[in-house]
Amino acid sequence: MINLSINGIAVSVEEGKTILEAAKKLHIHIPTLCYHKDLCVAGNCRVCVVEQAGVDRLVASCATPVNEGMEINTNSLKVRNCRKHIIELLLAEHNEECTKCYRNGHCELQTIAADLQITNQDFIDLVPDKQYSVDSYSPSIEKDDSKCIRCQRCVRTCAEIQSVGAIAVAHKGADMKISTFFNYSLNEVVCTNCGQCIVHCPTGALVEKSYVEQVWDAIADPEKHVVVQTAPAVRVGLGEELGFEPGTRVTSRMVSALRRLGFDSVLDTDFTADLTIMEEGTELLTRLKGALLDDNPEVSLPMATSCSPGWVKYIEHKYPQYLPNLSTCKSPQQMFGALAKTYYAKNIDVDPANIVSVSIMPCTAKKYEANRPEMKDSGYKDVDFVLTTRELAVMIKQAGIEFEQLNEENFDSIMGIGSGAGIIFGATGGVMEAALRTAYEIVTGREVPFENLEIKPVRGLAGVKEAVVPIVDVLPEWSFLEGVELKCAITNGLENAHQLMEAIDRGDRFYHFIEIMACPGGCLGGGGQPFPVDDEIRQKRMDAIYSEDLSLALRKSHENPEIVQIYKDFLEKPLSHKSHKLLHTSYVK
Ligand code: HC1
Repeated sequence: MINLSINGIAVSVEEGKTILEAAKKLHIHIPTLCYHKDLCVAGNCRVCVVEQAGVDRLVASCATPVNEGMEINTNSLKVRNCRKHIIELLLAEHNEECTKCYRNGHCELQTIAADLQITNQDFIDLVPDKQYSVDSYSPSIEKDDSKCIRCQRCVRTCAEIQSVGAIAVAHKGADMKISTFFNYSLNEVVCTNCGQCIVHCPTGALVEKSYVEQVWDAIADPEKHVVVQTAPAVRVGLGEELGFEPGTRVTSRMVSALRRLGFDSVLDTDFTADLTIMEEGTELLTRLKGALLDDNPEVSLPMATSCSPGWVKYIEHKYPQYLPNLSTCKSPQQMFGALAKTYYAKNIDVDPANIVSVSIMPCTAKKYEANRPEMKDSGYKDVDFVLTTRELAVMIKQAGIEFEQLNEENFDSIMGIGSGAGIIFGATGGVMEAALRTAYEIVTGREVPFENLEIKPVRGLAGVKEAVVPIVDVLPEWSFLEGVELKCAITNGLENAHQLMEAIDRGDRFYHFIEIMACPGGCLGGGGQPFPVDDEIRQKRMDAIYSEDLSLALRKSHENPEIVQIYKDFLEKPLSHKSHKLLHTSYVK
């Protein structure tokens, strides 16, 4: 352990820790901007400077490791003045129209300026003409350079966490800016729309493209029947935007709020998550049969999940040779959209032309996915508008709904029942676990051999997880699977996906089934979830998802009565002609 003192208080921390981390242990807050727990240290904003005894210049606490006997002052006049000047300089070139900014009240620069009581401006305003240009061509993300403080958190996120590199530093000195290849729109470069840059940006320089006004207009239109679906991870994130602790489950209050907002049908993406398991599980078994029994060289293994649109865009850009490995299943969001304007419209006797299909997602890439040209199998645009968890919170606040006072209500039927297997889709490993709960039972007639249906090897925040499930004592029709050890891998975050794909490509690893989610922690850590985020918060959301699963009597997709009913009344069977038309797709480079 290393012993030092901060503001005269003795503290011991492990070797290798920084001054910032040591101060945190003493509950001393040091402001930061370029620092983020998820990212490598940059030390470029200098807001976290502190005084170190015996050292002339101020040091960046985020980038300075502790030393034995160090004496640190985090609150001297010199430190306070320096921080103040740094913030004043940033504000001098910053778009200060805070009340018009989406991040108003959630902006780290604004918070530090308020904490430091920066009430006058000593530096000249460097952007007097207020002519700001915003890149708003992407269906998911808007980039506004006038709000950028060049901390490069987005650049590090895109490179380190996502291995994408769609945004980078351009030019030098005063001209330095965060840009794209040839300054093209985010819509035209390799951006996967994941929105991790948004949740790591300290200001409003990167935000989601908002469709809140369009949704209000649809709700106000008496001709329209507005159907809303809510993704599994929204219910464990929304509370954070509305004053609850991370990890609070707000499912039934959320349903109640959606009704009060005026949605005509309040339904659940978990229903189509269950449907995905039926379709994708059957597809996996069909592929295994082709490979193991028929020895068909055309069968592509491992089969990869396709419900994360950021991952789909990544594989399209970076590993197009593996596109045949993607499951042909659409994501639950898109399956829902296709069914909302066919099966559901018929059931409630509404002209599908008058249905407006809205989805609430923890994900910004879902906005992109809904706008993909092929997503029109219902004969209409399957999903009209996608809002993030944050945008739903905006609507709840705009409507003056006191969320904590709401009654707890249930989703409407039909397409409103989801099993615990559907809910766990929101956590990394959840799709795999849900698929195994069903596929194992179909093949053996028995439940998966894991206590309480909890397949622990696929759970948790680790970047790459592996599981081997031995299949024994199978039912006669599945005899080709007898004794097979089903090899599975799960990754979250695209850098981890990159590592996995490279290992597969080199032939170092073989799997039958892989689950890849674009965002750290899976959808619960999506680019549309509340700020701030780090692994501690992701873990709390994850715990909430698994506790919701445990709280339900219905925990397997194939036992969902509404799933049984839709196959009986409409789809006939998994991979039927109708399923293929509405629920499956293909992707191209
Ligand atoms: Fe997800 Fe999915 S789990 S992709 O993470 O398969 O966004 O929550 O809705 O579609 O169900 C996201 C979450 C979500 C889909 C489902």
